[in-house]
Amino acid sequence: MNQLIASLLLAQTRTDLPPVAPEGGTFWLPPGASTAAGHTDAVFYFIYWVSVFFFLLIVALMVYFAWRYRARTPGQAASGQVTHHTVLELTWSAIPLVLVVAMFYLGFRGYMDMQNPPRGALDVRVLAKKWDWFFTYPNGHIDNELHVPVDAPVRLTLESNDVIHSLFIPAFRIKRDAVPGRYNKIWFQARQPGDYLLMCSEFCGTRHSDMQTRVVVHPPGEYEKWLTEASDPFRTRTLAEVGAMLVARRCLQCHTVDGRANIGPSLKGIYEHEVELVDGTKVIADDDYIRESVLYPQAKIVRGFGREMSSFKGILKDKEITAIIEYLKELSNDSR
Ligand code: HEC
Ligand SMILES: [Cu+2]
Repeated sequence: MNQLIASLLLAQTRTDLPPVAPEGGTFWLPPGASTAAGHTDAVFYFIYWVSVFFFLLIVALMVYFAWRYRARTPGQAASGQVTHHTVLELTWSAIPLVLVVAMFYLGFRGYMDMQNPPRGALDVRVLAKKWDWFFTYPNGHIDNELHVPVDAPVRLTLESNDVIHSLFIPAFRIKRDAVPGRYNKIWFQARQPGDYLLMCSEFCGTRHSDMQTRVVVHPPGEYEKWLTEASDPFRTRTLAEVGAMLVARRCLQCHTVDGRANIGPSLKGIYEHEVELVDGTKVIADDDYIRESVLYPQAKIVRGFGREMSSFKGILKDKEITAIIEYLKELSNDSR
């Protein structure tokens, strides 16, 4: 049940995702928004229409022959046996050969383009981790969304922390696995500003289907603005607001802010309140206690809970921990 509440809470933070099938696409494909789309779609439709043509031709001939050469009287013997027809056999080998070589050529040319990013591409590192995406920008900022400028080549270097994931941006027609222990690369150039869906397309466990986020393609000049602002969330927000953001991103897998216990205790109403530990001692959850809980979670274990929390040392900066404390303070004020 707690798991369910946790996944509902997580799902709540994801309501602003762009739709899976945005308007303006075809029955098979969403609108193409990258430079790779024209080419990929051409190969797709070439193979598609060749398949449709031969499917109809073969089924029609099959039905026609079954009718044309049916037995007219019960037990009627076949009129003759054709074993061999050189011209026919050469034709039905040569035409498919030409077609599959064309498919190979078109596909391979596009594949090589996709493999080799142009010089000067913007580098973004991607870490896939159960069940979220972490994008590291050239200035070191880490975000859960992929933000890029329009009309500029972007190179993604993918790695995974746990199992195999796969980064898929349908509107850009790109997909590449994120594999533990190696780096994979893929690049794209977005043609249209807007929001696009990015998802994991390799089944990676219980919450695989939640492993989705947005690609935001910024109009000229806006990407730099976004990066400056996102790199310093404190510039435009109060400490408590930043704290709320951090808790939503890093802590709600295990904690809640509504008073209900999950894998860990609820964070609502703990600030400067008494907490009972496993050994029976009681402590007050003041600033130092919360800081210690975040950096050295094993130091004091709350009664009735396990040791699932791992340290955020090196992940959260001092200022961010202060922001979380401010937010927890606010949560306790609300409950009074
Ligand atoms: C993997 C699950 C998990 C994550 C993620 C996690 N915690 Fe915890 N947390 C726990 C568990 C379990 C406990 C109870 C056992 C203990 O005291 O270590 C706990 C205890 C705490 C306590 C003590 C609570 C009390 O009632 O005294 C605080 C404070 C806390 N966590 C803060 C955080 C913050 C802030 C984050 C995010 C930056 C976070 N935790 C992320 C599992 C987690
Ligand atoms: Cu995944």
